[in-house]
This record gives sequence, C-alpha cells and structure tokens, in this order.
Amino acid sequence: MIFALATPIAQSAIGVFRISGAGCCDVFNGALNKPITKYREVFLRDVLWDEVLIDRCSVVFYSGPHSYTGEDSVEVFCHGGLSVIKSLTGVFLGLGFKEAGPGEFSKIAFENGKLSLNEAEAVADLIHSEDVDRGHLSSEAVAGKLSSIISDLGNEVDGLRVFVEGSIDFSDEDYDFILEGGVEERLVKIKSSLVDLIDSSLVSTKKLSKNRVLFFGPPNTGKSSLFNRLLGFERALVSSQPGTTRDLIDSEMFYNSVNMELVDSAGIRDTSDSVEADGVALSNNEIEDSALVLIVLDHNTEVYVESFKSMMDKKNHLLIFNKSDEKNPIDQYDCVVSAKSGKGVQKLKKMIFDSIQQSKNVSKKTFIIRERHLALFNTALSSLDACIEKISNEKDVDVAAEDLRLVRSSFDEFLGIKYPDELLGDIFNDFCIGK
Ligand SMILES: Nc1nc2c(ncn2[C@@H]2O[C@H](COP(=O)(O)OP(=O)(O)OP(=O)(O)O)[C@@H](O)[C@H]2O)c(=O)[nH]1
Ligand SMILES: [Mg+2]
Repeated sequence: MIFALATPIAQSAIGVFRISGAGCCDVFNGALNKPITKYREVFLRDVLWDEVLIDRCSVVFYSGPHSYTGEDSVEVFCHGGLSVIKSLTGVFLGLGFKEAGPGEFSKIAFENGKLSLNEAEAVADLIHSEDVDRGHLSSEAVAGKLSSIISDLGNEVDGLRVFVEGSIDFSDEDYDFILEGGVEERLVKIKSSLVDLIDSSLVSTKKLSKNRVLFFGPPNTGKSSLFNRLLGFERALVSSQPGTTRDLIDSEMFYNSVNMELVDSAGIRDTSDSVEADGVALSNNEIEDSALVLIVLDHNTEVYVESFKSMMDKKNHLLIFNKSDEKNPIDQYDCVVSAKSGKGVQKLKKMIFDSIQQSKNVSKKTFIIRERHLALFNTALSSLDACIEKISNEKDVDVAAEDLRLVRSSFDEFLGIKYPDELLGDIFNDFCIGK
C-alpha cells in the first residue's frame, strides 16, 4: 500500500493525498472518527492519531478495479497548510503505508491494464505541458484515441497474417488465399492510415516542448543585447568586447499565452581561448534542441550570412540584422532591428511567435507523440513496405508473414503489450510523485 501527496508541497487552500493498495480503505478507516463504508462518495471525516485531531478532511474511497490504479484507493482532501501535510504524512506512515516513488500510481495503473503505455506517457506529457495547444493534444492521447487507432490497425494486421500464413500451409491447393483476401489492398490501406497518423502527430522531445529560441551568430553582433531587449530586463552581460557570452543563458518569455525559452549563446568563431571554445561548442549543440534559431548579424558580419545559413540545414530559423541604428543592411533579412533603440523588436517578437506556431503546425495536428513512438511507427512502415513488395511480386511470400509479425510487434511495443524492461523505468521515473 502506497501513498503520496498529489499536489505540490506548498502552502495552498487544499492538499490532496492519494493512497492505493488492496485493503487500504479498511486500514485508513482505522484513523477516521467514523468508518466509511460506501465507495465513490465524498465524506467529511476527522482524521485522528493517538486520539488527537489532525485535520477534518473530505475523503473518497474507491474499490478496485474501479479506480485510477485499478486497486483499492483513497483520496484525501485536507487543508493545504504545511503542518497539516506533515502530520498527515506521519499518520499514513504510522498506518504502514509506504511513500510512493515517481509515477508509481500510473505504473500500477499500467500493470493493471487501466492505461496503455502510450496513454501513461501522455499523462506525463499532459502534466508537463505548459501551453494550451500541447495540453489539448496530450489530452486526446490520454483519452485513448491514439491507442484505439493503433490497436485497430494491429487487429487488421493479425487478420492479414492469417491469410498470408494460410497461403503457405495450403500452397498446393487450388485456392489463392492472398488474392481472395484482398491482402495487398488491405496492406496499402494500413500503410496509408499509418502515414496519415504520423502526419497528424506532433513529435515532442523534452527540449523541443519548451519552445527554445536560440540566439546564434558571430561574436559582438548584439545577441545578448537583443536577448535582454526581448525579455525586458538585463539578464545577460553585454560588452563591446567580442566573446563576452560563454555559457548558455536561458530565460522565459510569454507571448499570446505561449511560453518560450529564450537562450543566449556564445558568439561563433575560431578561438584559441579554451573556455570560449567550449562555449562555441555549446552553442552549436544547442541548435538541434531549439524550436527556432535566430541568426543575429550586424553590419560588420554580413559576409557570414551564407555560412551561417548553411549551418541551419532544415532547422527553422530567422535571419536578423541588428544595429540598424548605425547602418542599413545590404543583404535580405527576415527582420531588421536595433537592440539599442528598440526599433523592430515588437515585430520580431511576433515573428518568433508565428514561426514557432507554424513549425509546430499545432492547429493541423491531432496527437502529440514521443520520438520512441515515431521510431516504432517508422519500423512498422518499413516492414509493411517489405511485405507489400513480396506480395505484389508474388515472391518470398513464405517470409511475408514474418514482416507482418514485425509490424504487430512495433504496435505492441507502442501500446506496451510488449516492451524492453528498462523502458518502464525510463517512462515512469519521469513522472512526478503522486501521479
Ligand atoms: N549601435 C548599436 N550597438 C549595439 C546594438 N546592439 C548591441 N550593441 C553593442 O554591440 C556590442 C556587443 O553587444 P553584445 O550584446 O554583448 O553582443 P553579443 O553578440 O552578445 O556578443 P558576444 O557575447 O561576445 O558574442 C556592445 O557594445 C553593445 O552595446 C544596437 O542595436 N546598436
Ligand atoms: Mg553575448
């Protein structure tokens, strides 16, 4: 039997504890002034310890399997004072409950079949999501839409395997299982459903979900000045000496209810100073994790436009010309600004926001998936391709069933029907305690 505080340890109006484990309701009754005998109803009860009143709480009992974890569970709504939270923690320990680890409730829910693995992952994403759009996409996954699509596709694959295996067993007989079963068309249909699903999914990495905006460019172009200007306060050190910024410096900016993490970085140049060189390496590494890169140049560095652009590959970026109070640009830029006078800065803010929204294309997305899911879907796609090729060429049909087995196995890994041992630890350790 485990327990945890499900709300943050902070002074608040209400604190919520949850308990889970067979028989936990009976045990907790031992600390109440009057036992609760009904489930899924709210009761006001005094929690007592050594005959001392700890708090008057609202308490709900759930009997397994009709609970989040699938086990007997209790939710306790107490006053949100730190002393109450501490004393109640003492009561739970006294009753023999153990403190839950991160994600332990969700892990039990998964083990009891209450959540598929990707639904559990979506629960974590929902809790961690900071902007409204992402929260909405995670909610869709929590509600199980994605699992049910994959589970249906998996059933379809199983059906086809029967045909393909049948065609091997009865290959001498005068009956073409594969043609009669419309196997090839059905495989193509599964493939296109999977491609549609990938297209309508936003792939989220932890850092990408933070909407990181990297200030990138040669030294002394005013990256830190512009960073400060956008934030509205002097966060980073500015000086006329090139090579001022060495570490990555981040700070949050809100715009239109979207949270963005601005990241200032060291100016890129060949340098013999080893600390500065480490800073340059940090800036370079940061490109991959950024949702958007701002290449900041000025009138002294316009010759580098092409070389900086070429470093972006397909990365979402904006080309910015700074110090427009001193000189006008020669090349074409997405935005011309002056960190010194503030000219163009409001426009830049809006461009950053639009660019991030566009790159995520959130409005056109239905689901949010992790890189792990995308990799599994891609494995399934290549096995489907291999299978379609064999069936359409009527070659190696005897091993086509193996391709379908691999497709099914990718789907099973997505749903958590089958998974490598270390995966569960990776996923649930990332949860907060109490979830
Ligand atoms: N005239 C003018 N000067 C600017 C502007 N922005 C920055 N500067 C000056 O340019 C110099 C370099 O500014 P920083 O913000 O430190 O430049 P940086 O790109 O962060 O430099 P490193 O960290 O060394 O790569 C400072 O002397 C700033 O005052 C601007 O818009 N106009
Ligand atoms: Mg700087």
